[in-house]
Amino acid sequence: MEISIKNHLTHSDVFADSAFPLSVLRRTPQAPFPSHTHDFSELVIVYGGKGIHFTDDEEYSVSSGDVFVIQGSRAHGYRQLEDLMLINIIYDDINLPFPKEDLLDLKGYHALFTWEPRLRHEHNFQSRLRLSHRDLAEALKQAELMEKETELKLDGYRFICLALFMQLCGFLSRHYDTSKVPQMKDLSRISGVLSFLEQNTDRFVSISEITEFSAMSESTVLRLFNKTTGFSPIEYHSRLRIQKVCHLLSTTSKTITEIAFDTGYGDSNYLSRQFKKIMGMAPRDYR
Ligand code: RM4
Ligand code: NI
Repeated sequence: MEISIKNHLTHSDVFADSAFPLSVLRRTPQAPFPSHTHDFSELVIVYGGKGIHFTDDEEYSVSSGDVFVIQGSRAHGYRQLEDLMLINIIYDDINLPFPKEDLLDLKGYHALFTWEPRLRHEHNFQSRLRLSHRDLAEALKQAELMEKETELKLDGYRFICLALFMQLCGFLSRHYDTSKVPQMKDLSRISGVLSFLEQNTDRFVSISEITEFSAMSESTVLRLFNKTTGFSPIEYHSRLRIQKVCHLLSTTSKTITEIAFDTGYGDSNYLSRQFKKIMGMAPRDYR
């Protein structure tokens, strides 16, 4: 399918089947593509050539064996390409009927799909997934089955495609988790904790709860967490909660007191003090 070049791609620009938010786009080669955002996410599997993948504030060279996720709202593009070959699996995580609960204990999943993209800048792309020849061939085989299903559209193809995508996500997540690359190993070990903190932005979480959740010793969690994010778990959690406050301030008309309740700060004065510390301004001014 030919895609017109726009800075924001919506579902109808890319999904051939409007009732199914999962599709496989092969780029042989990927053409230079200006900075753009989308309503959906992309799982990129690079299998040949090289080039520069850039975002608003960084650029990385990518080559065969690199696998990474682009979360839709993040602007990105490609330039200086030399026969960059890739398979782009585009999906809309919100509308995919994916049994997410079953993924929660798959540490590599959190790392690959959520935290590597979000910490990519801090990690300078060093914690991206890199596959060996053999594993790349296996991932491609699975992606190709999906590709064929989406082309042929035989009866039940959505069902089968979804199953294949789940299998591929599981395969890649396991590879992420068992990697020997130190940056990937650390991120994988701590990503479950990161997701736990993000799922609990409506309350305060203590360090002993974090330690218990992680099943590591307190000193290991603290060390790994700091190494991976640059912050202590409590500080990072405050930042996640303040991010949520920002979101509520800009997307709802809730009062500061209500927002303080929703994010575990309890009262508006305490919230305002914490907000000022991180954002450098009062919640009202932010709004
Ligand atoms: C482009 C490139 C982009 C993707 C679009 C759909 O060729 O791969 O990242 O968003 O296709
Ligand atoms: Ni894109």
